[in-house]
Amino acid sequence: MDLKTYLTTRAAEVDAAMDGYLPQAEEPPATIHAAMRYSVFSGGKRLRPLLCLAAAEACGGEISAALAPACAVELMHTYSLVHDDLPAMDNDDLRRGRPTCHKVYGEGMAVLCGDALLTEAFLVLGQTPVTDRYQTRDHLTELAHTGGSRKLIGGQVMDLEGERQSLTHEHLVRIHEAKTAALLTTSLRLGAMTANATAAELDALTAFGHALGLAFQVIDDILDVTQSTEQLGKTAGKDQAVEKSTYPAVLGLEASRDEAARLTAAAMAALEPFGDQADRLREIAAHLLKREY
Ligand code: GRG
Repeated sequence: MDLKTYLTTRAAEVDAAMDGYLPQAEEPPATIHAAMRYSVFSGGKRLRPLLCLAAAEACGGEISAALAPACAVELMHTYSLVHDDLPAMDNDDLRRGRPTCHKVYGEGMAVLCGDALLTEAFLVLGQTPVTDRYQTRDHLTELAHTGGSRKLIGGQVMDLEGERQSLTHEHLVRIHEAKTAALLTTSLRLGAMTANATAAELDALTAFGHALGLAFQVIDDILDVTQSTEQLGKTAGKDQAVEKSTYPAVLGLEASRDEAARLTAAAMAALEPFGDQADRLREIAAHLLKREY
């Protein structure tokens, strides 16, 4: 299967599974369920689920076993976007080319929508098949740790507290390790767990996810400066407008491009122990990181 077919086929499988897990939009109280579905089915790239499924394959597992964690990480991701867009946080009107959840459903409903998606993530994760090495509590602990105050929430706190301050490169790395790299890494690890991965395989995927996540964020920061709102599907130049410390602001544009290339090479090197079994992960990483920047 070529990469394009793989990405669209797998994303459709994830969407079908999420459609089955989520309450129907008409189910009372209908507003919250409509808001959840509006936020989830809005044209995201499904990067985290795709990494989860490809990691399961790289470790010799089945796609079907990895579908529940693939959906769970996308639900957690969507919650973080809904809350991040709120006026009290990043205050964004546009996400994935459409009005943000609070613009359509109101702020109170968007807060509840994020809460419901986060809770749903754990409900869905609980459906993950167990293996010799990994039980339900291992899956839950993995995602809870990443969603908590040491990772996603902690990263968001550092981000909020860092607004209008000039941060160092090291500080920026700490924020994005917690915000972006942590959820990509957990997506890979959960997929690998469904394939009964060894500790060495999990370690290699952790190193891959860390470098991939940071590279992804460097490129995202570069694109915020170099692309239009239409190309991005969200408000371009937003980082500069709110005087946010970003890679281009801290390192400059050229050094940011070099950093993205260095991190991409580190991500690829981390996959070496898998041999050609990780070719799909390599293809996805290359595809993700070759966005025009
Ligand atoms: C807990 C509120 C809260 C936030 C946690 C993850 C996070 C911190 C905030 C989300 C917003 C954000 C800018 C995250 C950085 C990572 C990033 C570039 C997300 C966009 O991910 P894509 O490009 O989005 O995979 P799609 O729309 O394709 O799913």
